[in-house]
Amino acid sequence: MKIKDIACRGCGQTGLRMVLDLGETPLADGLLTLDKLDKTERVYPLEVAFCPECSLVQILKTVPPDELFCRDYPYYSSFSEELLRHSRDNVSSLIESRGLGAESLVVELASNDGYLLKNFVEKGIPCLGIDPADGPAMAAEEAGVPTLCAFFSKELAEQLSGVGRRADVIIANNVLAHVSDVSGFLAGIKILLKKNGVASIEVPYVRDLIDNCEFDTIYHEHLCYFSATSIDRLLRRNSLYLNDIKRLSIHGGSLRLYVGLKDEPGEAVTTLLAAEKALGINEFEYYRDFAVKVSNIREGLRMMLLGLKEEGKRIAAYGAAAKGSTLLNYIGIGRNVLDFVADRNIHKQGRFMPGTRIPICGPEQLSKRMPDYVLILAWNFAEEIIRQQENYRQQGGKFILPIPVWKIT
Ligand code: DWN
Repeated sequence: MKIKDIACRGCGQTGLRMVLDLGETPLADGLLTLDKLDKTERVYPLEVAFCPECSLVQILKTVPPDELFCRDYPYYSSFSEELLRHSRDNVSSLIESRGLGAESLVVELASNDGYLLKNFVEKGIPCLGIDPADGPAMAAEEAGVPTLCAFFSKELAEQLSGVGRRADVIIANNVLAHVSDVSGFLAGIKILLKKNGVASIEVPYVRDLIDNCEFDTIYHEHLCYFSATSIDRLLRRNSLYLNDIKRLSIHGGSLRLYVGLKDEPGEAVTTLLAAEKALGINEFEYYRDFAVKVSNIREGLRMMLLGLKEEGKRIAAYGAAAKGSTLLNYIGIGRNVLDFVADRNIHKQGRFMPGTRIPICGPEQLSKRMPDYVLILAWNFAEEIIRQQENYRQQGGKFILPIPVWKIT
């Protein structure tokens, strides 16, 4: 279906093609406090479209950023060992490949709770975090990571550059997809980056999203879903250049982009662009059947969970993740099926899942209350989570992985 009068976030062309409509949904990280349970939650359309002009996959609705990321934003990166390890490795590789030292400056955009920059602080390498969420920004400062609690913008880049603070390395992980003013954000990178600097940017990879049916990673925080092709075109339109690229397994499949001010694409870039062309990622056909596959996943998961309930089984969930909100609200599974959601993040405990209002508690409740099954909503960290819950498993507890095809383990 062609969508009239809505301009592509990347190239401004109209003629977007609808890929998937997940309905009207609450904000995925809008965890409710007890006093809000009697109030109506705001919901917004969650529709995904493809741009035939520049290949960018994107959602149509833009929720104001300060509604998404400021007060009470509950996401703290430091609650995953795998993500901490992934970040440590990224930092070590950048220090070595860029020869960073006491004279360098590293700036991270969306630095959260300092989970990544703390590695530079430990090495005595000057760094600066920028993040608009007051809770994580405060946690970063407490961890000794200098942090500006603000949205990154062209204006902020001009202020920093104006006082001589330009970066040898800019790190921007899981933020580019969240930015409504992409041109302004990229213009800021261009201003802040030193001439021979590099921006190391991680984004979820739309190829993994489609191939593994990771529809639950679609929520209002994620405005764009990038391929190498669409990001290459977007960067070029903003006079930035994709010079190296790596596929990563983190977050269900991501791309790490190495971006510079000079147009020097390496072999990894040309190879992946050619592979995407051969796969047809730049054509609507690649996305045409996604909605049907997602609908089949919904039916299969619903039937299995409701079947277990009819057998008298008790079921909980693990991971009060944003993706968990999308999954539960889309498949229509709530407190009628799930007794609680466990999560290590203390800022999420005591709150309630958006839409379904399932209570969130600590992971110790698994062994304590012994549900028969636990649906892992944070499937991207399933190994780490299951490893921690050996006691629950030894008592006979079982885990359910929801996508791409549900599996009991
Ligand atoms: O883009 C984003 C991604 C990177 O992170 C953000 N906009 C929002 C967020 O999405 P998410 O909430 O789906 O991310 P996670 O990191 O997959 O969420 C995992 C959840 O599971 C967190 O609430 C922490 C929790 N967790 C846990 O309780 N025990 C995680 C691990 C690894 C654990 O052992």
